[in-house]
Formats: sequence, C-alpha cells, structure tokens
Amino acid sequence: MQVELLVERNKDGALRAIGEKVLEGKRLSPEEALSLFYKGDLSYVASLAEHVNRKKSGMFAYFVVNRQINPTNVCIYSCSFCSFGVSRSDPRAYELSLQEVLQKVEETYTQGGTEVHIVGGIPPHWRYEDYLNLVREIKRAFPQIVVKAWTAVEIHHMSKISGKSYAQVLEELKEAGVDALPGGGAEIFSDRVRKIIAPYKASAEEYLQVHRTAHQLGIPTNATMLYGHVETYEERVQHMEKLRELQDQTRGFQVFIPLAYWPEGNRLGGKRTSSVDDLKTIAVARLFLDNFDHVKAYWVTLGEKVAQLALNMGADDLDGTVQEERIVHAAGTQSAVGHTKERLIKLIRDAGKVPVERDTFYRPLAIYP
Ligand code: V47
Ligand code: SF4
Repeated sequence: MQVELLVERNKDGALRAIGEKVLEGKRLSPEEALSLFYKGDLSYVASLAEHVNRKKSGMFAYFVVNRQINPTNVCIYSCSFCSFGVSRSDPRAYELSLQEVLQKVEETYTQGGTEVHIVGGIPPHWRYEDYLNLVREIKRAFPQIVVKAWTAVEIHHMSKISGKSYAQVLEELKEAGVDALPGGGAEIFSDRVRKIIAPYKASAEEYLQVHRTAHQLGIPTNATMLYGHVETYEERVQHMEKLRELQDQTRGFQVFIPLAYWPEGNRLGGKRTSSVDDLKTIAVARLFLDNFDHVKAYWVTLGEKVAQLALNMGADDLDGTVQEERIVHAAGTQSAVGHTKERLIKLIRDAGKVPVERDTFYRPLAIYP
C-alpha cells in the first residue's frame, strides 16, 4: 500500500499525525519519536522511514571496501558491555606491531580497499606519540588510503595523557594523516546508563565535545548508539536528540549507526535484541535524525538478513567489507568476520537496491546497476 494511504488509514490519531508530518517533511519531536517506539507497528514506522530514505538516497545503497584494524585489545577501562577489552596481563591480550598493521593496510590497499578503520582498547603503556606514529606510518606508506581512526574515547584519552586540548590533539592527528573519526564510544549518552555500562571512559559531554571540535576543524565524523542493553526508549531518543542538536550546529556528522548489543563474554550479559527492535530502531532513527544524510545498517551487529531488510526500512548503507572484525565477534555475533565486495554487491542487489561503492565521505566510486 502506498505510504500516503497507510497514513490516512491509521486509526491512531497520534500516529496518523506523525505520518502526516513525515509526508510534509516536517521535523519530529522527541515525544513523537517515543510514540513510534511505543505504539507504532513495524510496518507503519518502516514504511515512513523508507519514504524518507528514498527521498534522500533514491534506490542507492552504499558500501565501502575497507578494513577494520584493532591494533590492541588491551584496555584500562572495563566497560561492562564489552567483550573485547582485556587487561594487559590477560592471556587473551594482544598488540599488533607496526609491521603487522602496515601489512594489513597493504593487503587492503592491494585488494582495492580505500579505507582503514582503526579502533582499539586504551592501553596503559601507549604514549600520545604512539597514536600519532601509527597513523603517520600508515599514511607515509599508503598516502591514498583514507584513515578513519580513533574514537572520541581515544581522543579524550590522548588529550589527558598529553595535556593538550582536543583541538590540539585533533589538529596533530589530522596532520599525521587522520581523515575522519569513527563513531564508536558513544554507547548511550544518559548518565544513568553510563554509570552502569561505561563509568570510567569519556562522558557523553566529552564525546560530543570531541566531535564538535573535529567538525570545527573540518574533520568529518560518524555517530553511533549502542542499544538493547539497559537503556529505555526515552534514553535512546534523548541520545539521538543530542546528536541532532549538534548536527544542526556543525553539519559534521556523515552517518548515524545504531549498534545492536551482543551479550556474550562480558559482565553485563542479558539478551540479544530482537530483529523487530533492530529494524524499528533503524526506522525511528531515519525519521528523527532529519539532518543526517545516511543511516548505516552495520551488517556485523545486525546479521546479513536483518541488514538487508533494514535497507528497505530506512537505512542506505551497509558499512563495508570490514575484513577482520573483533569487537562484536568477541560478544557472540555469528556474522562473517569480513565480506568480499562481490558479496556486498549481491546482498544489496538481493535487497532490491542499487549497490554504490563509496569512499569514506560518501562520494560514489562505482555504481553497480
Ligand atoms: O563503541 C562494544 C560497540 C563500538 C559491543 O564509525 C558492541 O563507521 C555490540 O563504533 N555488542 C565500536 N556492540 C564499533 C563502532 C563502529 C562500527 C562500524 C562502523 C563505525 C563507523 C563504527 O562497538 C563500540 C561499542 O559501542 N560494542 N561491545 C557489544 N557487546
Ligand atoms: Fe575499552 Fe572500548 Fe571495551 Fe570500554 S568499550 S572496555 S573503552 S575497548
């Protein structure tokens, strides 16, 4: 049924009014986003979200040929939801040498990759220069590769250990070769939730301030939200509201990435999210974050099939080939550790969309009609 008819025939007055606002291109309030979470059935919310998605991206769905590199899992924090970070003395602790990192970048580059996404733990023994050097050496060896490196949590830590401001750290990282920041570390901005799941690392305000500063320096960033653990719908909406406010000021966010929580191998435990919750969260995000150009269905956390559905319910991006994911695999995801470009093209085609290989900045590199 056409989305206009779905709206017109909705028997719930509040949901009908929300639908009308969406069709008129008006911004939804936090209360309206909450109503969608609480009362909107998936088919209704998803139809509205896909309407907006097609207005923004047409039939295109994006992917990037990239590689994730996690240089170390050693971390001084012990976020209760995290199954990846370990102490330095843990038998599972590892640290890649610079040569090993460069070898991974070389593999990616020679296989046509355009991006490396670098994120790790917060090791107690790394100096500020170690973060800079890693990026500098990658850029020196592979000047063409885009380096999407270090989350706001890592930038905040660098600022602490170096005594430099966020602006100074980000400027020096940019000079060393950082082209964009990934969105990790946001989790849920609510203080109540952070006390339970991530009490020690950068706070919500610090995360937002790092991203604000990056945007002011012309460094584009991504934004995430880890959902499905102890947060409420209200806290999800408040999280997205903070991102929407910052995006209104800076326009520096490229994409929003809802990350479904995986509960294995950590202290927090709990249950996996349902696919209905995954899809509804993507759809509400697409509707609420009207100033974000893209919403990512990260196939590693969603699984391939749900990610394909998400491409018809508000998302226009799958992330990329990834090649070697460790963070969510430590927490139990059954997804492949990486995919070939051909596999991503097929996933997108089978979802009824037109695959577009993009670079980190969403510039199209090739269209596969
Ligand atoms: O910040 C940690 C999440 C994030 C678990 O910017 C977990 O393009 C699920 O941010 N279950 C890192 N998720 C990954 C990330 C990311 C991934 C893909 C693309 C981009 C981008 C960013 O992984 C962490 C945390 O929120 N995470 N533990 C877990 N148990
Ligand atoms: Fe460390 Fe990041 Fe894991 Fe927290 S989520 S324990 S900061 S690796």
